[in-house]
Amino acid sequence: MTQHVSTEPYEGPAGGWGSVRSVETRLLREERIATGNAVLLRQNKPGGYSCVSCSWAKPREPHPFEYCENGAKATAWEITRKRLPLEFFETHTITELRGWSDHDLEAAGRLTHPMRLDRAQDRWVPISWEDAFREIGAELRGMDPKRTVFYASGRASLETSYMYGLFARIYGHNNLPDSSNMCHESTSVALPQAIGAPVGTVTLDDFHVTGCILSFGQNVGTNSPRMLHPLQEASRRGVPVITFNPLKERGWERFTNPQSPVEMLTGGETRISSQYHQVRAGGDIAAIAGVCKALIEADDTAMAAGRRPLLDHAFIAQHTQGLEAFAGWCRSQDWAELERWSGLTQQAMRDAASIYGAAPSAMAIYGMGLTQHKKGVESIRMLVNLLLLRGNIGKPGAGILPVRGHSNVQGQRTVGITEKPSLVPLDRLAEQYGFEPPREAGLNTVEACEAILEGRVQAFLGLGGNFIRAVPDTVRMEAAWPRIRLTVQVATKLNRSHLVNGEVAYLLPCRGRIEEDVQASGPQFVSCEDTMTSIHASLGKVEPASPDLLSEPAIVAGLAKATLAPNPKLPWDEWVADYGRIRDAIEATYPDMFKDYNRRVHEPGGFPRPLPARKREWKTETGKANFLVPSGLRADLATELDDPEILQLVTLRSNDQFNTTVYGYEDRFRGISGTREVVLMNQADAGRLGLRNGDRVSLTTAVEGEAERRVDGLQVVFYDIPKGAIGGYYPECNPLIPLWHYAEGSKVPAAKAVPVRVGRSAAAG
Ligand SMILES: Nc1nc2c(c(=O)[nH]1)N[C@H]1C(S)=C(S)[C@@H](COP(=O)(O)OP(=O)(O)OC[C@H]3O[C@@H](n4cnc5c(=O)[nH]c(N)nc54)[C@H](O)[C@@H]3O)O[C@H]1N2
Ligand SMILES: Nc1nc2c(c(=O)[nH]1)N[C@H]1C(S)=C(S)[C@@H](COP(=O)(O)OP(=O)(O)OC[C@H]3O[C@@H](n4cnc5c(=O)[nH]c(N)nc54)[C@H](O)[C@@H]3O)O[C@H]1N2
Ligand SMILES: [Mo]
Repeated sequence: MTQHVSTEPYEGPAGGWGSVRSVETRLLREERIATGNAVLLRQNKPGGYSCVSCSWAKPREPHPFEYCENGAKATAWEITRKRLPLEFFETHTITELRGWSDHDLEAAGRLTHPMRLDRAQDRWVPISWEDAFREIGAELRGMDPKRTVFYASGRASLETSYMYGLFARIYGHNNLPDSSNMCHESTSVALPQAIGAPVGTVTLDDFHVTGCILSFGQNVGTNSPRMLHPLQEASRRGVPVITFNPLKERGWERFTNPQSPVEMLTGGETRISSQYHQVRAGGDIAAIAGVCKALIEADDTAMAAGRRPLLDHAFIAQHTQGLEAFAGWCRSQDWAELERWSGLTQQAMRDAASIYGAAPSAMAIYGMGLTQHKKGVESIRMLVNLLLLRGNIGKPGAGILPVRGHSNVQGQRTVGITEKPSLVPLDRLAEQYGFEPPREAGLNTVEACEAILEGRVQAFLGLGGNFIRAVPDTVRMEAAWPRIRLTVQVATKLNRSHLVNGEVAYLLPCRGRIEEDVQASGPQFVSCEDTMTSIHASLGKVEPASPDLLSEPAIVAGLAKATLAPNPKLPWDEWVADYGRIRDAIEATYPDMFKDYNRRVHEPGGFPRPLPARKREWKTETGKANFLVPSGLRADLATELDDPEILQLVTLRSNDQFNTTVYGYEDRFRGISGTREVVLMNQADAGRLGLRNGDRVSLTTAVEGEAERRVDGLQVVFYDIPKGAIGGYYPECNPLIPLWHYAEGSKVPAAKAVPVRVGRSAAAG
């Protein structure tokens, strides 16, 4: 697609008229202008459906329009009137479609019919559901279950996810990687060690009473825009908001609420952040260390002078372990080193400390800017250290808030989609269903990729997502993929993962969450868990894209029945006939978490999962919340401070995409339009490398002794980004990320700091 390319800085706020225009353009493009607005009124409301975009919480008392620009785009994208009829696949070969962009593939419309790969013709050809299930079941029955992988992207409901995990375990493996392995797995590793909970502790109510908000590496205006409402409200109350982000992300700067007529007409905007610190990419451990050092030393001074202390010593004594070692480590840090690795001045770190130190309560919000680094796990533990110093966990207005990605990614983990058997009540499953569950650890995403590269995987099932495009080292992965015997993808729209196939391949189209789902017992709803651990119902009402689609629970049941030996304890058909029965089964497996599930799921705002850390009960090995000393100040490998030729590539999402789904080429808040083939660069770095704005460059991964990893033809855009870092878009830059470049402890690909060299482009331009 040829587009007008422009890279002028954007002067407006997040939200505002730009956001309204964007929603209407999108509904128009998907030919849904009349019905679209009516559908959107049911988004994130009791009795309505949960947005298919992000996992932000649904308030008990929703706003009249409880949706945002990007949620509306996601809805328009799913309920589009565009279809991929079977004729489409008669006229387009797979080889031809591989030349299409991510945007064009998905924009072509909804998948409408189950298909099987015809290798000789190089096409997808129709197949009946019965035949598809029978053939896939026969293949799987002939394989070693341990050599198969069942991937899940985080959108499928709790009901579907429970069935999928059960299917894998009864078949015989724990190879259940999830998009979470590329996302907040660093959280799931760090938080249990620190506070004995795998998820965040903040609730929406905390926003109303908090005294201070800290934010690290999360792009609210694009990725969780509904969070701007509580942020705006807090900011108006005078709550300080301190942001650490290498990029000046507009959502953290200022916001005009598109749902407020007064603001829209008067051009009123709310300033969100009161301090904005452009930390180095990977500089957070050093930055937080500086803030902690300032706080601890001020506390030392106050205590010595008999003044009011800055640390919450009563909380620390009663609830934590390890302060002495941590405080000693902080005191011993040298300001020059902290400045060097954080990229911030001592004064900036002191400023943050003095505001934080004066606040009666504080919460810390974070996203991929922390999790996707070599030391992502340590970065998160460091943030917990900062909170613990002032007792900021387990009291109103305080807590840790990882902002999860996919709308049910957290819930999938809750009901058993995990490669870690220790997180699943295997004994209870064994009893409930009369089988011997596999006890050894399964493969996570990176390990699944390694196994595929080594030719050890015989089958790959994808429950949603776009695995081959989302993972690191995409060029190497695509080359290895055809060695897999069987690949099965369950999807709503065509993407690259459907064009790089195993020897035998199936593409199974499903209904989306916004669509009506009528089964034998009547219309069904499903449920999801949001980022604040609330579980709520989601009822779809839009007519399904095609009569030949099945629901996700029906597809999982179809695959399971065709693969597993009959077992009267596994009523797959009854489950599909009435999803309430699946919820009963979930409640039987997780009685504490899902008590009275079928009733409570309708509570406005959802029902919360019990979380001991919220009550200051610490399910850690020490029985306390743990201060944990980091191994050093750097979150990453080689940087330009080691070698001036090496820059840190931060892979970013634009405001016009949902992960690998590219809605369009308009990254409005960053002022980049018409192209995604860019590299955002500090002018000083460009000058040093002899580059001008608009020059074409290539990036190569700065790793010696391995085959070259290269992305070519990117346009240099001068940008307000710290020296030493450059920005590029995900997934276009994924060929540059070595598979082994991941966070220690969680194996989340370190996509926010890939060491690269910049060269002149081989492509014309
Ligand atoms: N519209 C839309 N919504 C989405 C998604 C989407 O693609 N589109 N994706 C969903 C998913 S799955 C997820 S996981 C979330 C992702 O949402 P985010 O967690 O916001 O992830 P990213 O967009 O990757 O942006 C990470 C932010 O971290 C900053 N950053 C990079 N490196 C560093 C660093 O070293 N330190 C600090 N402090 N900051 C850094 C970047 O500048 C950027 O602002 O959003 C979800 N919601
Ligand atoms: N370089 C780099 N790489 C990254 C990241 C990064 O920041 N930088 N982020 C990582 C993160 S946080 C994540 S979560 C992963 C995302 O990885 P994935 O979750 O695997 O990818 P998505 O792009 O979200 O998947 C999009 C596809 O999902 C399918 N789909 C949409 N709705 C439905 C549905 O209702 N049911 C089914 N069955 N299918 C549906 C559509 O076919 C669509 O094409 O990528 C990771 N990769
Ligand atoms: Mo994610």
